[in-house]
Amino acid sequence: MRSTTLCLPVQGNPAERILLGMKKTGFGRGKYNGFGGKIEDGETPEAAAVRELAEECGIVAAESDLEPVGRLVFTFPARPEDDHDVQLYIIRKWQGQPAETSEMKPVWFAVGDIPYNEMWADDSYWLPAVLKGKKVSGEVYFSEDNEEVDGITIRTE
Ligand code: 6U4
Ligand code: NA
Ligand code: NA
Repeated sequence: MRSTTLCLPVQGNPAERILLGMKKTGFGRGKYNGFGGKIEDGETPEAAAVRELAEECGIVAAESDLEPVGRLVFTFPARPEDDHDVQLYIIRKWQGQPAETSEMKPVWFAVGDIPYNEMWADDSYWLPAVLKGKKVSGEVYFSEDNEEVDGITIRTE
């Protein structure tokens, strides 16, 4: 199980717009997603979240501006090496303009216009709650094709 981060840059509180990245390489290629990736050895989750924001879309954020919004565990029965544990964050303040990188093409979406059909299938179960200001925790079990959600439990607070 690898430990990862997923950070959602938003404008407005409550959120009005969200920045998503079209992933160009690796696991999840072709999907819009938040920004994040593996927490490296010796790194805190917050340091990893800030590093991945810079690497994937070129914005510079302070760890103290990350708002922790929950934790999810993804299980992929066909690809156990891709099972992971995700720390979720929202961020509303940063420096720099989002820019396309070799990994991700960033695009702003109105909160009412989020392209759930081009995202991981679990996102529609938890992202609306997070954007309304709730914290979530849960477990997601994917089908053998790594595309459908076979089972999901999401708790909100
Ligand atoms: P590194 O080398 O860490 O940059 P990368 O492929 O960018 O690799 P990875 O695979 O370590 O990232 O982490 C996967 C990223 O995709 C994390 O930000 C979490 C996110 N992610 C994976 N499965 C997801 C899912 N089902 N729903 C979702 N985000 C998911 O919303
Ligand atoms: Na990533
Ligand atoms: Na990455």
